[in-house]
Amino acid sequence: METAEYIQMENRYGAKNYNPLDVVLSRGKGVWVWDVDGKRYMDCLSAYSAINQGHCHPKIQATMVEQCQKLTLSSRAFRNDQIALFYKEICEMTNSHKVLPMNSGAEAVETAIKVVRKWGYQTKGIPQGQAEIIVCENNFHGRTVTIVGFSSDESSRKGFGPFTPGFKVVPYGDADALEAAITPNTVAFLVEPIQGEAGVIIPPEGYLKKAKALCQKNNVVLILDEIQTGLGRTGRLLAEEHEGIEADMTLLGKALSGGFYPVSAVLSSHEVMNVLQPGEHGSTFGGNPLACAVARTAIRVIADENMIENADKMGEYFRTGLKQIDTQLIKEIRGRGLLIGVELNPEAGGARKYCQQLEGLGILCKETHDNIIRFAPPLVITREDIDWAMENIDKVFSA
Ligand code: IF1
Repeated sequence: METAEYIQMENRYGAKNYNPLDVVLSRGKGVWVWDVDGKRYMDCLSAYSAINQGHCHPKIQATMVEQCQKLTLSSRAFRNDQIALFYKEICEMTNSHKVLPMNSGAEAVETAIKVVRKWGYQTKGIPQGQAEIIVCENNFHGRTVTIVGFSSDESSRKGFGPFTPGFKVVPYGDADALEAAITPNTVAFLVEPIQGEAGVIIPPEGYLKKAKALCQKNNVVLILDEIQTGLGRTGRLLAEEHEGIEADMTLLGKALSGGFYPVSAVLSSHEVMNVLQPGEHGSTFGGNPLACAVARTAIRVIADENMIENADKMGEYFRTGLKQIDTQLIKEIRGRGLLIGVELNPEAGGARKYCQQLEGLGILCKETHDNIIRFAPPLVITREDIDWAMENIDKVFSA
């Protein structure tokens, strides 16, 4: 089939909940993907950071193939021979006590919400039905009704109510606002260490440290959503390391499987996670042997192949390259590791047309919030790859 036919068929039968670039991909390897016409592109989105390890990483692929020939799904009614090893390895790697495996990122967020609410009633002694969770303006935590209910983005929420009560929204990066919002009924503060969807927003230095201290002082669970920032993306295993703190609860997803399979996890201290009893939470696919085997290899290769250090170094190199482009179109370049945002000036007339031009030159990236382009290539990117990308990015912005 031709590109146009694929697009027409997709539009004819599919829900219109996305507005993708008109590129139809059929193959990927490392930082590269190919469309149905055989044209090659550098992937600078990495499936929203799910492909940190690069497309079709050979070791993860081998594990997937091997495991799917043995056992794919056991359900949690029975045990399987991958889950214990996955638990041990992810807990040791992230310095966590306990883990609860789910599938999508949104499910990990929902799981955390349930657990901290129960902890609030059972351990903190909050009156039934009164638990409050504080979240930030411009957050992005997923698409379920509860999660979009505390979003401040109109297009995410509008038309989908009524919503789950019990959430308070405070400005991001403002520790005083957080302090003022905490009450005796506050069970948790849920926050992204860097706001991705909001446009790669890095909070002021010391913010997370202050948030951690406020949570500790007020017996509030600090939940860091590292679904996008985690697993090497920002040049650290977890973005919390940039501020030298440890969350009470950490949410992982996306790259936890290297893009092969939906795998998410809630990592927690004993105290909070231990409130859950059999029958109170679960998932048919969560913790299945295929997911656990894939995740084990996906996290192992991040460490074994120095992807975290590479993200740190190549992120710096990428941003330095961007800063050398001679253009009036760019307002700001920001980021940590390989999570990079390029904010355009209003005169640029929106980011999408530049994404389309970059597509023409063989670079795939995605706008966020009209005027910001996000560059988040796989963590296996090399200097030579970036040199090639920069030549092309330069063509688009200095033209
Ligand atoms: C879409 C952005 C990325 C996330 C954080 C939870 C989830 C996500 C911090 C939910 C998901 C995605 C989903 C995707 C767009 C997207 C995204 F543009 F919105 F910001 F990654 F950059 N927490 N992020 O970023 O995880 O349930 O999707 O597995 O189109 O919704 P999920």
